[in-house]
Amino acid sequence: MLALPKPPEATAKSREEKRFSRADKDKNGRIEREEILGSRRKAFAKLDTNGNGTLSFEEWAVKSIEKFGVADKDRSGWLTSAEFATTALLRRRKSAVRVNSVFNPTLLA
Ligand SMILES: [Ca+2]
Ligand SMILES: [Ca+2]
Repeated sequence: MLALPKPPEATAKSREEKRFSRADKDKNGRIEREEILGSRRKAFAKLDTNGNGTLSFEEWAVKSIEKFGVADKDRSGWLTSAEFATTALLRRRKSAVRVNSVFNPTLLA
């Protein structure tokens, strides 16, 4: 019988080598703490809009605050049922387009 190579093992190894190489940003052959934390720091810095090194509730919840502000059309500080419905409409519209393009492409023509 032929001694066949074991592609799955080799693939798994080279995949892990690539993963290591990607994480080893300065290519010194070891993964330092900052090489692991770098992407987390970037994500944190993006939220820390005033750059003071801490996240206020407003900085941390910015997406939800923006969503509320957009929905509160009359700037009353609260949402009517009609205003609140607009926060769900976006999602429904997206899935409606997806359903139409999959099941009835003529609707998009
Ligand atoms: Ca390194
Ligand atoms: Ca801050």
